[in-house]
Amino acid sequence: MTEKILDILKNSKEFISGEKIAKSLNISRAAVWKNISKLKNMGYNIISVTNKGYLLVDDDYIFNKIEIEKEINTFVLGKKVYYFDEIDSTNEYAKKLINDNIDEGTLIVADSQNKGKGRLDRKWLSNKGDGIFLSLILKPNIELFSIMQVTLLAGISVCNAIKSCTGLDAKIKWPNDIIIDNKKVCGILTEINAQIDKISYVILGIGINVNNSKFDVALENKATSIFLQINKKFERQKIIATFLQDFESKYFKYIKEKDFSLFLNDYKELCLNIDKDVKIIYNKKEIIGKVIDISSLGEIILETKEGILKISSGEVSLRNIDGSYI
Ligand code: BT5
Repeated sequence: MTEKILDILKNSKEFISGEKIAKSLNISRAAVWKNISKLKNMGYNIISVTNKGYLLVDDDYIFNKIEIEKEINTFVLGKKVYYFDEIDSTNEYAKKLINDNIDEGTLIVADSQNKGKGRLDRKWLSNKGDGIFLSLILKPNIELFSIMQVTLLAGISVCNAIKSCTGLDAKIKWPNDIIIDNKKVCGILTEINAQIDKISYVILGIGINVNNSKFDVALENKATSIFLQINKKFERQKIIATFLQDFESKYFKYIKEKDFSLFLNDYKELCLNIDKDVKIIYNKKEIIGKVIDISSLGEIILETKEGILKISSGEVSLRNIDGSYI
């Protein structure tokens, strides 16, 4: 009912009376009032004037479960949404949700995280109102090694979603940092729950900096946001929905064909590292080389003094030749 009332308010440019809303939905005026209070508590700016009724103003950028679900236009991914104003980490919540009955594509979204995490226990800055913090629960029937390829596909879809919603050219630093203007705009953390030979669940955690107007000193040289790039705020739910739609088609095609090479050209076009000199930290050892290609399995192919090396993402940290991470 709350959603129906919200729809009526969104479609009404003028004040609409409680009586009219009540009649059109066949509910009491008290029920209308109760739901309007609920919407106000959710952050909607609804003006109430005696004898005139209700008017919704400035509902741009409101981010909540209703707004997210309204945008999602997929078949499987994001059909079930858990939303939190604040949570420790959407990936940690996803882990708690996992059981035999969990639907593939279950989506967890938060407006802020107080323990947002990156890889290797690093922290992910997750301020309220600024970013997208989501985890998607997947149940792909693929080998353990291939899980990296699902993450690479997600990177392509994040770039596509950013391009389509904002016009910005986001690129990928192999394997899956999303970069604009030489700074990180998105990070992806994939966690798995696997038995020896079979992946049971994948938690695809994605953080995108959308409306951040600044970063603290520790991050200002390596992080950016969509807002900082074009000085315009965006509705995060639209980016989430565009990502899900793009990723859904890629993911299910991939699961069916089990062949990353179908997406290799897309990935290579977005990848910043090809033809660049890089430093790889591998087993605490530094290897310097030139990236000559990405393999059909998604590995990086390095030309080094010792010869050609193929390296998969699980094994390494990739740096620029000067040691910088981005
Ligand atoms: C990542 O780790 O890039 C993966 C980030 C995944 C975050 C999502 S949010 C939803 C889900 N729930 C979670 O708890 N996590 C996932 P890594 O490559 O380790 O990068 C971490 C490093 O990036 C940090 O050490 C900082 O240097 C930098 N960093 C931290 N917050 C950042 C931000 N908001 N934007 C850009 N860089 C950031």
